[in-house]
Amino acid sequence: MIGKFITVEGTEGVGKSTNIDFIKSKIEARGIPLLITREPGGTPLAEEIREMLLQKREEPFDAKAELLMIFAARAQHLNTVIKPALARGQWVLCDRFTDATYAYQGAGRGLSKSFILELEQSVQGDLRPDKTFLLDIDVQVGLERAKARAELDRFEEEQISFFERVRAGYLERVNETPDKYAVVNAGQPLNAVQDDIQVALEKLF
Ligand code: Z5A
Repeated sequence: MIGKFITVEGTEGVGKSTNIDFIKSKIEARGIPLLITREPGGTPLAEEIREMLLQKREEPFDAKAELLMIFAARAQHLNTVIKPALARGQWVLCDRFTDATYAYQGAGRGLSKSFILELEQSVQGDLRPDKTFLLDIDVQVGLERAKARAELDRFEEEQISFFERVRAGYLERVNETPDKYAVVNAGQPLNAVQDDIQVALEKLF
């Protein structure tokens, strides 16, 4: 792979979309060709799976079914969009990726890490992000931001304890391989968040 693969992660309302726009402007200012995408989603088929995942429904959603649908979308996205872009030399900036699966389906829903790892290896092979920006925030503050912005989806309707587990799941990933992450305190004013992102980004150029 020639391009760099960068992902942005965090719990609800942490400011991923806001800061992806900022990261985009900094990468493009360097003249680097960039593809911006998201998970679940990023292709027409994977976006259909995303809609199924986010839609509120009466039928209880089985956690393993959720996990397998996320990896089905990921396989489609990786093989038809992400890998070809990296091979062309584009950088890829992705709103969430497999860290979210460890955090939401693993820590949040309680599915085993070894099962997720098996799927990760099978779907991704050796491909892992070059750098992951983890925007970290007090869960309650993030949820308030998310609530003020739009109607809540199926995930956002979870209890606060779920999001506390998700946050802890992300931080556990960082503890395992700290060099892969840039952890940014997303509870700061936006200009301070973006100063911190800029420092980490400079190291990638
Ligand atoms: N999911 C999963 O379970 N497993 C997986 O493997 C994957 C995903 C890949 C959809 O993700 C769901 O998929 C997600 C987990 C699950 N759960 N949910 N929900 P998503 O990324 O599309 O959904 P999201 O987390 O809700 O992201 P979002 O809606 O795009 O929010 P955001 O990008 O983090 O926030 P934002 O829109 O940039 O900012 C929120 C508000 O805060 C907005 O009004 C901003 O102006 C404001 N903001 C931002 N920064 C600041 C600062 N610093 N100060 C004050 N206000 C701020």
